[in-house]
Amino acid sequence: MRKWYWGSISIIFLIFSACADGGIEEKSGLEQDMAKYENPDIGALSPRNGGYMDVNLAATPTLAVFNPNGSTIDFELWGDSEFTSLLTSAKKVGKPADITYTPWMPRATLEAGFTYYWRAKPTGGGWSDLYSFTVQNLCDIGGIPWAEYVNEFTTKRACDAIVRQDPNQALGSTDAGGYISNSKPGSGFVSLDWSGALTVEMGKTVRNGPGADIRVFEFVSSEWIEAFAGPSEIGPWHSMGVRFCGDSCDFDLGRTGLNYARYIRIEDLMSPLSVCHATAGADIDAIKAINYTSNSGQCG
Ligand SMILES: [Ca+2]
Ligand SMILES: [Ca+2]
Repeated sequence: MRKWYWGSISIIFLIFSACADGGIEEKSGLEQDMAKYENPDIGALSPRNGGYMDVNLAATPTLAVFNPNGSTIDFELWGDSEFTSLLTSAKKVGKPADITYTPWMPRATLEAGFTYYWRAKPTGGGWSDLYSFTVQNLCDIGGIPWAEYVNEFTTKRACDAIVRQDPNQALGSTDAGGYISNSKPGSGFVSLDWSGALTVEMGKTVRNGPGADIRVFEFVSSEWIEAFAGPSEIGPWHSMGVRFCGDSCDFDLGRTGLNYARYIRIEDLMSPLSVCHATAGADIDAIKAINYTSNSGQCG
């Protein structure tokens, strides 16, 4: 599996890992500089840096960092940004085999309205930046009724990799356009490619209202996709169903049993072994919240 965010950085990481494996105390100045480049690999996935944790998950919190290299990870969770209040920590947390990130369940009960700080590092490596998140009733958050942040984008094959691999093109309102050819690749959308997946955080938290609650806008052609909803950037994911999606297709949160969801995941359902061509995979222009929350009571 290929991780879009770090296509080149991962290569740098591998080189630096090979030349700096003596532990952090023994690193030269140059190696310490190099260690900075390790950190983008250990980025905050859930909660995203500056993001939210659902208050309904605060008694059993989970944090997760991207970990494409599969290192064991050390974690720290802090009550402040000056490193005076360490709440809990862990060392050598292993990565489950079937995912590209490492989750950690700190033994702490977090409080609504508080902002927490955390960081992570490959065991023996340098610390990441200090990340923050706020424990929040997700139904209180205002924003645009569209996807607002990319949380994760993965592709399995470079069938359509040249010009349509920017997942940010799926954010905000619809804007895809252009004629589709190799020389005129179109704009305003991202190709999931065969079996790719995109996870986004919505600006407004989606709620289960009458009928459909999410509309996915596609471009180029019709493709099979499955949409999921969840309470965090890493789920757990609840399927809203499968569609052969043309210009747009609708999904009903009610099908999941969830009353609300802030995180949406779209998966292309074609086999990664399908024949490659220039428009391979679902092409996502935008994701809209049709029904969304307006008061905290809706997240009960
Ligand atoms: Ca509904
Ligand atoms: Ca777009």
